[in-house]
Amino acid sequence: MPEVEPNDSRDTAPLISGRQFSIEAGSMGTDVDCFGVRAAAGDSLVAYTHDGNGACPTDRRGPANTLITVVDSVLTVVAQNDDAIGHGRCSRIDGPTLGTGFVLPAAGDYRVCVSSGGGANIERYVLSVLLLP
Ligand SMILES: [Ca+2]
Ligand SMILES: [Ca+2]
Repeated sequence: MPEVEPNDSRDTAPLISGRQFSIEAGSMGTDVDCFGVRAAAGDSLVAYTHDGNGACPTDRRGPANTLITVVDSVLTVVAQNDDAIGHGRCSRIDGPTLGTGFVLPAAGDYRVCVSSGGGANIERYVLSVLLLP
């Protein structure tokens, strides 16, 4: 599904229903894209940026460089990743074992925010989010 602007605010970005989604978005320079998720107690989060085909996006300006920041309902940063190992300059929030997920500290609403690492334009990327029980 495509993103809907404005989605820049860490505390007012709309909640996305469901526990698994992929969003296609474009980030322009200092733009930030935030997507809300509602976690139950004990949930783990997997969130990563990619091009939709298993790679990190490359556009006419070169390789995309994303930064994922996860904040809780009072905007405390609970997780952040710039460059995921083995995934170029794309980002991934996950557990120590790939696919197990980052254990969220409590039940509640979180925002997964994507920004440009370094401020360069990113024409298009896909954010995939998965909540695991
Ligand atoms: Ca935005
Ligand atoms: Ca990055």
